[in-house]
Amino acid sequence: MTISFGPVPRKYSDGPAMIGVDHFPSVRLPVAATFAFNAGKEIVGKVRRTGWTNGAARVFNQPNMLITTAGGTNPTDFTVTMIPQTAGGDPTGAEREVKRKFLFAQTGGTGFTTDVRMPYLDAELNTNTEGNLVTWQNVSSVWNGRLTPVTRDGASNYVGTTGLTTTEIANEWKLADPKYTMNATAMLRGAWTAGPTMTTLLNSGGYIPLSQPYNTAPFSYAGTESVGTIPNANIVDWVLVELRIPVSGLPADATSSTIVGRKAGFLLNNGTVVDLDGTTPISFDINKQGAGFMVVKHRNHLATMSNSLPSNAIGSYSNNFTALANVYKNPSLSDPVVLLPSSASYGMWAGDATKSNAVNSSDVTAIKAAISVITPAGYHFTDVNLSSTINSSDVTLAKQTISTIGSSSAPAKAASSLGSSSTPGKAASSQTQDKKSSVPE
Ligand SMILES: [Ca+2]
Ligand SMILES: [Ca+2]
Repeated sequence: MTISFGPVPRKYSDGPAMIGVDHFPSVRLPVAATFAFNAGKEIVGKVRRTGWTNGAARVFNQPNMLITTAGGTNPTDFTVTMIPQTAGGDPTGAEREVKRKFLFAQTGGTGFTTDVRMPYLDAELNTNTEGNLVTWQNVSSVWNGRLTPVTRDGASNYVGTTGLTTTEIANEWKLADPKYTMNATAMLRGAWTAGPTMTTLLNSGGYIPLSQPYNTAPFSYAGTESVGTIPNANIVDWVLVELRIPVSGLPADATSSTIVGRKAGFLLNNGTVVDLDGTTPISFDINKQGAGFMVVKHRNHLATMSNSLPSNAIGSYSNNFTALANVYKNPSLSDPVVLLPSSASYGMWAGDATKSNAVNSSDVTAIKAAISVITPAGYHFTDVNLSSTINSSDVTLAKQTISTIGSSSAPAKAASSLGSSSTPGKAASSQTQDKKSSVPE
């Protein structure tokens, strides 16, 4: 038997099947039925294949809707529900996605794995870049990207993945581009003197390394970001950008275990964080979709985190960390950023020479120790004002961080001498101690 959908049919006859559209009676085909699809035609809704065995890939709604099972005990039949955009196919939620919905079900079988290839139309891509597409599964209302393994073909319009467990294949599936743009603006107190831009002395001196410097503890980021030459004269230094998506959605739960993607890039002297080309906003793959918290880290400043940033269908998150209101503050810690001198903008606290996520007397000790040995100009963690040399200015800066009240640029002693200040003396003095990052560890 042959069902033909057009004048140039493609045929297969690898087993019995039952086809049908949601809400319409299925069509049962006899064993060894032969289907045929003409180019561009596909079956909307459910296609069920009976007499299922492990082994060869089998076609469902169209030639690139393929399922293969292996291992365990194979199911006795397999059903694919595929709804394209023209039939209202819209994956659950309002995240970035190809507008095509996939559901899978089977009868029987245990412990087998499934390889799947899912087709799409160019008209369903929306803002997704075709060459980046990966498969995603909806787990407890959160979309999880399966960045690997992935196979894709932009000419034949399909994306595939392999080795899905029976639990995974039972989820709702879709296709989406995992590469998100992070529009971030941040300032470093140490690289700021009077503004309006930060110093680029490390860059002009040729001291910025060509490979990202966050590959050691406590950052322990194994990324291979590197450049042949520093691509922009306005680059201040490397920074590390993360996106965190905690299950609870609460900032206090946005610990490092909730990182869904991260990358090292460059900070320009105007505060813009850019990618390795030195000009475009940094972007990287994320493996979960949802409301997120953006984190910017610098190797000798206190890391800073955004407030909750809404999930979106356009594939970008934005945060201006130079505004106090845009930075998450742990209520039990001091302000997360500091007012920059001669400016209304805020910057990341300077002085964490020991990379301890806090600025305290240990940092002052470390900087003084570095001064005491002859150290050539270069790229040093103890150079907290990014001047390339280590001297009393670095000590002063670390001490300022410790002595500053809250986020004010005024030192503690001056503020407490005001007496009638609206800031209670006790609260003020409690903030003149060590500074600690508000970013959950
Ligand atoms: Ca420290
Ligand atoms: Ca210095």
